[in-house]
Amino acid sequence: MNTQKREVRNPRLNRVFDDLVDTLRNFIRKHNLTYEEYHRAIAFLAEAGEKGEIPLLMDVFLEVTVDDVDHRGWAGTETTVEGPYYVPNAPEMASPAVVPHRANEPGEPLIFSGTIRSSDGVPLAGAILDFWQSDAEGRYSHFNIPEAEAPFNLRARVKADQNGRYELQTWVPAAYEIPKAGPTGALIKALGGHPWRPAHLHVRLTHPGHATLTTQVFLKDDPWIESDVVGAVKSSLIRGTTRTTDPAEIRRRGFSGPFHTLEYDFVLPRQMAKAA
Ligand code: MBD
Ligand code: FE
Repeated sequence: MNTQKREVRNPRLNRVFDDLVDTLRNFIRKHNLTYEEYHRAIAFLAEAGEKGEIPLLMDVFLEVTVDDVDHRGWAGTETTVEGPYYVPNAPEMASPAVVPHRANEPGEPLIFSGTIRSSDGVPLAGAILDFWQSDAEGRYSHFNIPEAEAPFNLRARVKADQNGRYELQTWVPAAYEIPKAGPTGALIKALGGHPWRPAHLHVRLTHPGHATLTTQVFLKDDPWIESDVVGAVKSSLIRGTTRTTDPAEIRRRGFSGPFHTLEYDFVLPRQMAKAA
């Protein structure tokens, strides 16, 4: 037991951290942890730190619960986790936008569109949809694709029009596999689980006077839709795409092959002004 006399500066910190230590000590007793296991845990965390995987590790195993707890009573589109691959300050673009991409961007084009509204039903003109996704080979720019090779690839901050409509052209993402090379992937494998997240689009929506909505849209026919390693899928966030193969339609849109469309409308909770 710690018998120090403390000068408490932040009661919340003391309450939460003391309980964390208590919880972990009880956990050590409950499972009769050995020194070997204790040292192995330290080595694992050190490796996760060295390889930059602490955010990934935390988000894979714990973030869904923070999302749950911190959004109790939420009055907008269902939220889900942000994950470890958000990059701030993506290029700003007006709707309709074509997101930054490579000349030979793999996969089929996807037009993602919808309306952004307030919880009272009013369309939110000028709302910002901060968008990111992995590419058609399951790689995120700045993480799995070197930043210099394709800066902000498939990332953008798209501004909705006067009617709260947004439209962006991107490319259909693939399912995402937690990197096998690192300690997080090794742990998932050791547990006997699979390392896959179903294909998804990430969004973070903002508008003055409204709470920020962080969520994901999941692609319906993905084989991992019911077994996301992160456990972040909610049925209201699943949408199928419509695939168009009609040559006239393809030509009209300026594509060279089949393309997909997907519509999703978002609702941001109006925020009460805080009493002074
Ligand atoms: C991802 O792509 C992701 O979105 C989350 C939440 C965790 C790991 C990888
Ligand atoms: Fe993701």
